[in-house]
Formats: sequence, structure tokens, C-alpha cells
Amino acid sequence: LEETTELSIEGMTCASCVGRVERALKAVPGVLEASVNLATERALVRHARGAVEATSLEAAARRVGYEARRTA
Ligand code: 9UX
Repeated sequence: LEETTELSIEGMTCASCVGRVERALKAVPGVLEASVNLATERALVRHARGAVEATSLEAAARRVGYEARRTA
């Protein structure tokens, strides 16, 4: 079973930012797909249920330079 975690991402201003964040999120072990929307500043990350901690996703985005927080 899969689930989707939504993150808010701050600091993206161009399409290359989007690609950088998507690449970072996809590299987290257990992540199946990640899509980032520049306009809404949201990332949707699909992964096996219970297999990925939201804090790991936040950390991955922060490592490449963007503030990230799981949406409530
Ligand atoms: Mo675009 Mo984003 O020139 O950090 S890559 S602003």
C-alpha cells in the first residue's frame, strides 16, 4: 500500500529549483515518485505506507537549500 506525503517548500523561484527539489526527494530511500509545484509551493511525495519519515523528506529538501515542512 502506498501513501502520499505533502510538503510545503519555501524559497523556490524558478524551474531549476523545482528540479533540484524533486531530485532530492526522489533520492530518499523508499520514495517512489515526487512532484513539486512551483506556483503552489507544494511537493507531493508517493511512497510505501510507513516506509518514509516526513522528517527525512524535509531534511532532503533543506539539504539542497529550501525550507520544507510537512503540511498539516
Ligand atoms: Mo533558478 Mo532556484 O536560476 O535556487 S535554480 S532560482
